[in-house]
Amino acid sequence: KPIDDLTIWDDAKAMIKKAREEGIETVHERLQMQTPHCKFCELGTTCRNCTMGPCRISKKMPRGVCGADADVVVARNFGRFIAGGAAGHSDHGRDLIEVLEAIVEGEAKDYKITDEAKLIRIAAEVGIETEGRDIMAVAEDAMECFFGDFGSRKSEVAFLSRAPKVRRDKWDSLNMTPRGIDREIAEMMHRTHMGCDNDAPNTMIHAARTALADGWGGSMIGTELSDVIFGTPTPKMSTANLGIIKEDQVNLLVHGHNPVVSEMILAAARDPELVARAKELGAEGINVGGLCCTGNELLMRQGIPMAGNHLMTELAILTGAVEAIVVDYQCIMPSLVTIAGCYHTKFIDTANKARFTGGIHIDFQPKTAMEQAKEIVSMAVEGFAERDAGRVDIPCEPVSIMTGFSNEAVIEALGGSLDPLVQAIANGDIRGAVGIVGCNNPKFKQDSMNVGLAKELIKRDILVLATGCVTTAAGKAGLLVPEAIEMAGPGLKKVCGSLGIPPVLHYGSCVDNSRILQLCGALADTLGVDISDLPVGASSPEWYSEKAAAIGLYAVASGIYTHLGHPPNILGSETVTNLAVEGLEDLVGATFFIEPDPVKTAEMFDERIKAKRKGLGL
Ligand code: BF8
Repeated sequence: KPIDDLTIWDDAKAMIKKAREEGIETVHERLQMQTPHCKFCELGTTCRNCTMGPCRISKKMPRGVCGADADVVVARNFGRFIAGGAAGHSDHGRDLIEVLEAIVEGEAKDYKITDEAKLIRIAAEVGIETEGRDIMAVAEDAMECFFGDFGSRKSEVAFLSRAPKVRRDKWDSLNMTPRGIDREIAEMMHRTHMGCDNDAPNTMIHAARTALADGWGGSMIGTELSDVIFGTPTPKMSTANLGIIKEDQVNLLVHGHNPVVSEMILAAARDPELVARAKELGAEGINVGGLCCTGNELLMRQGIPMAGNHLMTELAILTGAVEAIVVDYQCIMPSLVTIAGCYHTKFIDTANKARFTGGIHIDFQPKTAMEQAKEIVSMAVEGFAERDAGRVDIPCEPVSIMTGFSNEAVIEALGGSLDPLVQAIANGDIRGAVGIVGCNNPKFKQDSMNVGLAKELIKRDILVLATGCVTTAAGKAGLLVPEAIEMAGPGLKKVCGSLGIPPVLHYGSCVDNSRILQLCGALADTLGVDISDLPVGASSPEWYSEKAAAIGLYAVASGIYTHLGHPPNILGSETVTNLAVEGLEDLVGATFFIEPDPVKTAEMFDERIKAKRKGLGL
C-alpha cells in the first residue's frame, strides 16, 4: 500500500518510509501477508473448543460434530473474547491491590499512599468505617474488600453502588449483575466448554455480565487504586508525537499498561547519580516518554510527554534514538524485540506474565522496585554510548496537549459539583457527550477515524472524552489544547472557553474508562434517571483488542449507545448480530452500531442525542 494510505501522520509516514528503506518489516507488511483472512474466523464460525473438531460452520456444514450451530459457536467465541479482555483489565486491577497490600504490610518502601483523602472516600463508599481510623487500617480493609471482589463469596462487586438503582435492578432482573470478577471470567470459560451453554442469547447475557465485572469491577479498582497510590490526576500541559524523543538525551520509552512499573522508572530516571552518568556519556539528561496506556497513566499524573499510540510503537524505535523500551503487559507487539535488535535499543520486559523471547527480563517486584528501576534506567543510560548518530531521524517537533482530567479534577474545575455541567447540558450549550476510546488497527488508515469522529462531534456541540490510544491521536491533531475550542460548535466553545479547557478531554488510559462510567452514574443520579436516558454515547472507532470489545460491551450493558468502526467476529450468526445491534435495546436500553465513516457516525450520535434530550424534556 502507498504510505499515504496507512496513516494520517507525517511522523508515522517518515518512519514507515525509513523502515522500507532499511528493509525493516512493520505491522503493515504483516497485515498484507495475512490478507485475506480466514473467512470462517472472520465470521466467528470456527470452533476449536474440543478435539471432535475443529469445526467450521457454513451453509453446507450447518452444525459442528457435537451439533452446535452457527449461533452457538459465534456466541461461544465472542464470550471467550470478552473474557480475555475482562481478564486483562481486571488482572491489572489486582496487581494494584497487591501493591496496596505490600504497602500495608510495610514491604513496599518505594510506594506509598499518595492520595489519602481519596482512599478514605472510596473506602467509605464501599462501606468501610473510616472515622478516626489509622490510614493503614483503612487501606487494609479496602484491600480485603477489593480482593473479595475477585472471588465468589459476594453477591455483587463493590463499586456497582456507583450505578443508579434502576440500572442495578435491570441487571438483577436480567441475571447480569456481576458477582465476582474472576468468577464471571471462569464461568464464561465453563459455559463455553463443550456441552454447556448452548443457547446463544444466554451466553451473550453472561458475556455482558463478564464485561460489567471488568468496567465496574477490575478496571474501576485499577483506576481508583492507581489514584490512591500515585495521586489523582489534575490538569497539566505536556507534549506528544515522535518529536518528544530528544537527540541530545538518553531516551527511555515506557510501554504497556500498569503504572506500578513505569512510575518507578520515571522516579529512577530522576536519580542524580544516573543523570550525572548520562551527562558523563555526553547526554543532556534522561528523557522518559510514554507509549500506549502506561504512557497515558504517567502523562495524566506526572505530565511526561507521549511518543505515540499503538501503531507508533514500532515506529518510535525507528527514530534510532531510543536507548530502551521498557514494557509491562498488554498491546506490546512481539515485533518490537526484532526492531529493537535492528538498532542499539534495549527491549526490557518486566512482568513474568508477559515475557518476550529475545527481551531482557527483569522480574519486577514491589519489594525491590526502585533498585530494579535504577538497574533498568542504568541500562538505558549506558546504551547512549552505543547509539549510531548517523541513523538518528526524529521527524518532527512535538505538539502541546492538556491532560489530567479525572472526575475529581473536572468537578473541581466546575466549582465543586456537577451542577454547572448539568446546567450546560440542560440549556443545550453542551448537547451531549461521547467517550471515544480504544486502539489503532492497521486495517484502518491510522487515526483517521479517531480524529475524524472527534472533530465531527465537537462541531456539533458534543463534548468528547478520550481515553487509551485515541488520546494521542486527539493530541497530535491539536484537539487537546484549550485553543481547540475554535474547532467546536458555539455552545461547547462558550463552556470550554470559560473554563479554559479543551473540547476533547484527556480522560486517561483504557482502564480509566471506568472514570467515564462513574461520571455517567453520577450524572444519571443527579438527574434522577437511568444511564440509558442520558444524551451520551461511546465509540471505539479503530479498535482491535479483546479489552476494547469488553469496554464496548460494558458500555452497552450500562445503557450507553456504542459505536464500533468495524464489527467483532460475530457476523456468522444472525441471532448474535441482531442481538448486538438491535435486541439489546429492549434489554439494556442501548445497542452497538457499526459504521466505518466518521461523518455518518457523528450523525448517528447526533440523532441519538437529540432523541435522548427530547426524552429528558430538553
Ligand atoms: O488498553 S487503546 S491499543 S494500548 S487496547 Fe491497547 Fe487499544 Fe491502545 Fe491500552 Ni486500550
